[in-house]
Amino acid sequence: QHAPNTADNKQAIVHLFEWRWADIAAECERFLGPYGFGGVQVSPPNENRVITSPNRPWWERYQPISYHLNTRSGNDEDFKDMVHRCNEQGVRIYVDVVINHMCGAGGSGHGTGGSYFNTDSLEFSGVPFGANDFNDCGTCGTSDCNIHNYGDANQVRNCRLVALLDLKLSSDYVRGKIADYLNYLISIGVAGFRVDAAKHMWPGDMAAIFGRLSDLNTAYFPSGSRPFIFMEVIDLGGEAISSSEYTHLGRITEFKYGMQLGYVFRKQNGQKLAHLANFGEGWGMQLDNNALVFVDNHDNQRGHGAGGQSILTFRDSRLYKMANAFMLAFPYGFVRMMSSFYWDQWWEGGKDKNDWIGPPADGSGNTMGVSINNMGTCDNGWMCEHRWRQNRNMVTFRNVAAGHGMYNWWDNGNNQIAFSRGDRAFIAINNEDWSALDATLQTGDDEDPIIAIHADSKV
Ligand code: ARE
Ligand code: CA
Repeated sequence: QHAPNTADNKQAIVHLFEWRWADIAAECERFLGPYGFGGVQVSPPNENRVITSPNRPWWERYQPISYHLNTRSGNDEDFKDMVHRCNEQGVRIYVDVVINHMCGAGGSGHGTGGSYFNTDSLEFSGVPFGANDFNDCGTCGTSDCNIHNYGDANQVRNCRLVALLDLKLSSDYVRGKIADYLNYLISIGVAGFRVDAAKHMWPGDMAAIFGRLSDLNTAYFPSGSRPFIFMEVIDLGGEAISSSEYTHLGRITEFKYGMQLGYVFRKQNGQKLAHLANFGEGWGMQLDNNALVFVDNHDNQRGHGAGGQSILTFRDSRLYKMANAFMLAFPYGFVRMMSSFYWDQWWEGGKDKNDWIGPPADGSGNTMGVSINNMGTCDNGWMCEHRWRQNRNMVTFRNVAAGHGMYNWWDNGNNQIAFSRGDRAFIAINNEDWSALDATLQTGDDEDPIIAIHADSKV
């Protein structure tokens, strides 16, 4: 379904990428609850392949070995404790579920929870899955079983995404195992799911799985509540599969949003802030109620996924704060903020060779805890963009403005804009290089005072 199941109609969630469950529980209590965050997208909680070359990349968590809750973020007990403590603070948990595939082809071993797997015999003993539970090369139709052509919908859905063993979701048994996993998470008290690689699954198979899901746990949600579903479908146009094929099942991740916002704030492609008045549907994006929006995500902040060079991240901190402020102020889509860890880039031939680096870890590969300094920001390599004062305050703005449309749009024809949200909130943004913003503007409805604004320009 499309509604996020937040408490008190809260309007934004944050992706605490690679955080440990114990740290997320503490963050719900000391920060997210008090500052009105609606929920957290957590990294995949199920057992994954241990990758040692390169050494423990972040992306090993996208290679499932079983559905036992045992990863570098914590075990089953830690996960349950987090879900309970966050819900007690009115902060929901949304799980990143990787159900299109298991791990990459090649080799055998044991996962983060100790389960045995063999990618030649296609044995995953912790589920269990075996050879019959995967799409074979015949159904896929390419010589090496991998996806080569995004213009061919059958290939995209039945072949292997970057050599990841592709589950046979048409099978009743496979659907049952996945539904059991999701229902287990629901029984613990999660509010919904970010569905990884949804473009690589047939909408009908996904509908069959979602149809088997239980209602949410009544310890935290009204009876009859259905899980919030948002699906990772990258649709920038020009491919065989469009995001509209999925919107009857829930929201889709609107990748055009962050890409275009990047162009606008960077002033590339002839873009400027004045063009944002009809951002969203007016720019060929999904309907408001079908969209999950974000400035950057864990892929495109490091050159994976889609969006390319225009994507703004914590490295462009000033533009990033402005883009986040616009996203949180503007009434379109359900908002997800990114919260990252730092890594040193190593550019060679236009590519960051360090794009694989995993979360801050000790010498044995254990993920480090998040420590909070006396400025209220994070240490140990955790960026905590959600704690930046401007970002955090704009979450309050969005909550206060909820249900009120955009009014009193003003722009200078270039890179200064302002608008109000009914009589609840007002924002002015100046992204000019040199000129200050000096204007007399309507800040609310007709009875509200008109105020004079002076905002310095960027330089
Ligand atoms: C890793 C290695 C590979 C290796 C594989 C298997 O990097 O070289 O073959 O393991 O051994 C993440 C990483 C991958 C990583 C994978 C598994 O990004 O590098 O592979 O984990 O460890 C497409 C998909 C989209 C996907 C992006 C990344 O459509 O669903 O690629 N995004 C999700 C997650 C990722 C994750 C996976 C899926 C896999 O968010 O974090 O991968 O679970 C165009 C198309 C897009 C396409 C994009 C990039 O824009 O329109 O559809 O996205 O190009 O190819
Ligand atoms: Ca598939």
